[in-house]
Order: sequence, then structure tokens, then C-alpha cells
Amino acid sequence: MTTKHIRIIGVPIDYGADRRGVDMGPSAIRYAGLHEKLRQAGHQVLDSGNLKVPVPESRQMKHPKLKFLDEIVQVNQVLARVVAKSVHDGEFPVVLGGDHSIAMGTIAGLLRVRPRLGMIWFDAHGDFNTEETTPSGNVHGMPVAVAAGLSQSALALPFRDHFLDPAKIVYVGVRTLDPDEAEALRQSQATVFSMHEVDRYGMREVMARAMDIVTQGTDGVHLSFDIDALDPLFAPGSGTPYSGGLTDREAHLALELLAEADILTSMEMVEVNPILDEHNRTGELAANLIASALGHRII
Ligand code: HAR
Ligand code: MN
Ligand code: MN
Ligand code: MN
Repeated sequence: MTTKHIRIIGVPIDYGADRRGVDMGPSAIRYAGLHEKLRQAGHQVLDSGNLKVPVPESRQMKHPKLKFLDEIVQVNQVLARVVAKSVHDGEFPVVLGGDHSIAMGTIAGLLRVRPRLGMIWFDAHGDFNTEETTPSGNVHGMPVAVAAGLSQSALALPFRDHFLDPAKIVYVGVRTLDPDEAEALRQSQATVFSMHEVDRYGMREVMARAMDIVTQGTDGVHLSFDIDALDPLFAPGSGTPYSGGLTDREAHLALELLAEADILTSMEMVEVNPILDEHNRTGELAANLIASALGHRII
């Protein structure tokens, strides 16, 4: 794979999720040796540290339907700027969450430089709710819908009216959707490779199809990886576990195939929750998965 100038950006936020702890995700992934793994894979690595995120206890939740709306928008506005500058400078941003609400900032920033972006979204969930369909008010269940331009809320502000083309979105590993969310996804042009397709065709074939879609008429490919795409057996440190997920080997294979094709231009790793983890097993897995996506090889 080509040598990359990797820029690590930590976003210690858990406003988007009910369960406290994912704000420690960036520490856990760094602690697992991310930098060294990426250097060993042949890249130059710079770390911007973490964006400043006020702790929830210092804030009052105002918006009843979208929890911590103002705080999330504010963090994503900053993240979008940081990501856009990184890509503009020729770097490969690796964004560490934090909950999945940070994908809005990441994608909004990417779109400023790569307006025809393609995206692969690994997740147990669809994250395709809007303020109308959300059953929980948790914003981490909404980022893809917002990125696709389906939200009328302030969550869309970082996008400046430039949204992701749903036809350029591919999901892998999905196995639970809310009813209205599923309907919205069916009506969209996004492609969903649920666990059924992974079982049926195998990861190699699923990734071949996914890569076909996200490289057609696009000017970059973003990988958004929610650690709960993996089965909780392999990734216990996640706040919204759902059984029947990917094995660690399936996930590694998927990312190794992406590395081999060398099509990625940015990535993020989210929803690692050290409080629920077992001796940073999930943090290590997350670091190893990032390394796989960036070309780490045994030999
Ligand atoms: N669909 C549910 C909701 O919107 C739960 C989704 C969020 N869980 C995540 N995101 N970890 O991937 O509330
Ligand atoms: Mn998610
Ligand atoms: Mn998820
Ligand atoms: Mn192994």
C-alpha cells in the first residue's frame, strides 16, 4: 500500500449514546499501540490529540427529542474543520471515537474536499434514524440519515447543504433496525449487506461488491467502523452489543481486502467502551483493525 501521512484525531464524546464510557475510547485505542502498529505498516503518523469536549455533567440537557443536540453540533463543527484541513493538506485522517455521532463531523469535513465521497459503514445498527423516527433520542442512531440530508434539525449544520449521495453508501454487518428506520433505508439508494449477506456470500464476495459500489464515480472512500459490528464475543467493550455479529477474522479479512485494494482515503473507529471491556481487549482489537485497514501484514 502507498505510504500515507496519517493524522490521528481523538474525539472523546459520549453525548450521542445513553451509556457513559465511550469517551475513553481514544485513550484505549492509543494505549493498545496504534501509533507503533501504523508506523510498522510503513506510514508517517502524527497525532493531534483529542478535540476539547466538555463532560456531560457540566452541561444541562436542553433538547428533549435529540439529547445534547447543541453540544454534539458544536463538536462536529470543529471536527469537520479539522478533518477538512487534514485532507486538504494531503493527509489520511484516522478519527477515534467517541460515539458514532462524530461521523457527522467527519463526513461533513470530508465532503468539503471530496464532494463525491463514497462510504463503507460497518455496524450492527443502521444509524439511519431522524428526529422523526428515533425511538431513543440518542444521536448516535442518526448520523447516516443526517449525512444523507434527511434531517431538518441543527445536526445538519456542519454539512452546509452538501450531503452524501445515498447511492454511494454501503453497509456491512447490520442486524438490527428500528421499523421506521428500516423503511427509510429501503426507500433510500443505500446498499445494505446485512449479516444475512455476509453468511450467504462470505466476506470476500461482500467486500468485492461493496468496493465496486463505493469506487463508482467517487472521489474518495471513507470507512466508518462501529466496533459493535463485531459479535460481542469478540468485542465485549461496546455499549450497545447485539449478538450474531462478525467474527474477528471476518472483520480483519474485510479490512485487509480494503487495504489490498488501497481505496480508502479516511477512516474512523467508534463506540469502543473501556468501562465495559475486559482488560482492553476491545481497544486492542480496534487498534489491530485500524492497522489491518492500513496495510499491516504479518509477512
Ligand atoms: N436504533 C437505536 C436508536 O436509534 C439504537 C442505535 C444506536 N446504537 C449504536 N449505533 N451503537 O450504531 O436509538
Ligand atoms: Mn453506529
Ligand atoms: Mn452500532
Ligand atoms: Mn489473530
